[in-house]
Amino acid sequence: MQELVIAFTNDHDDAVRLRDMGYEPIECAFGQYGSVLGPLALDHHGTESHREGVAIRACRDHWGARRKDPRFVVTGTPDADAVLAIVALAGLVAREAVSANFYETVARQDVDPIGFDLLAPDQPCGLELSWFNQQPDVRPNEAGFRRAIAHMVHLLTHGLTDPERAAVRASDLARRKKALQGTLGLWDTHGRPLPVLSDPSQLDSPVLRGEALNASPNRVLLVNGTVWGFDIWYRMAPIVVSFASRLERVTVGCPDIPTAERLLGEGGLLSVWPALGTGWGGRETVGGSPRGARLTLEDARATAKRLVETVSGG
Ligand SMILES: [Mn+2]
Repeated sequence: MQELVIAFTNDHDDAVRLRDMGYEPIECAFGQYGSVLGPLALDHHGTESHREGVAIRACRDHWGARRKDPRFVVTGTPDADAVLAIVALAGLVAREAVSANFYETVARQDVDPIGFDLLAPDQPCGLELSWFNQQPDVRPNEAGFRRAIAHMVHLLTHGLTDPERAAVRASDLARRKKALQGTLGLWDTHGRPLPVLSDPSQLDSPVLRGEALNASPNRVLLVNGTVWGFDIWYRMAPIVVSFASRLERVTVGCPDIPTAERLLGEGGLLSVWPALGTGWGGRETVGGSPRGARLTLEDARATAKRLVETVSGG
């Protein structure tokens, strides 16, 4: 087998240079600079968002296409979508090891990580994907990609034991509980405070978008986030202000663009960033405090208050 080559870069021009040398770019989207695409066009961000996820196309349409020349250029976090695409293109496991259920679950979770419960009893391959997502040592660099690829190969080759499945489930349930415990404030459509319920029944309510949003007065939630919990928090409010105490950073998010635009007008959060201060920024649905700035919980409270005023017309 040819040796796998993974080139990690945060630089658009570097990705272009590697692509021109014959590396296949996997999810090489560089924000405003756009996407770097190879012959297989394996990205689905920004201007390429009309395309399906990369793993689903790699597994279904291009299995083993880079077996003889497994050179890849990557950026960002080694998520399941990018990693499974590399495994498929390089043919690192037997083709039968990857079911359509698995790559379809990866694709769906990649595009809509909220409102999609991997632990639901009727969700095929949900625990397997959760296990991959729970691996702690996968950072945005070459070593992280290599570790993530090794985890994926292990998962596809050996599956999970019953104790592993139980541990995956317990770990995610603990994360959800922690996410609930971090909730600090909730305001309604008129800017009035609502009681914050942190009982587990919240976990069963729908994400507040579309029809569910019409039926709920909840608008802004403030949380002290010690874990990633947007899949939980968006069930309590469609605008979430999360203070990450470890990173001293404030993140503001909405579940999707239609919801963000309904609540905040055209461009969603894009119209809010300038009002939050110099250096605040992000996309229509998610962003936050300036890189490098150290914020406090009081700053997060002020941010939540500003958003409450915005949605209540105050
Ligand atoms: Mn993806």
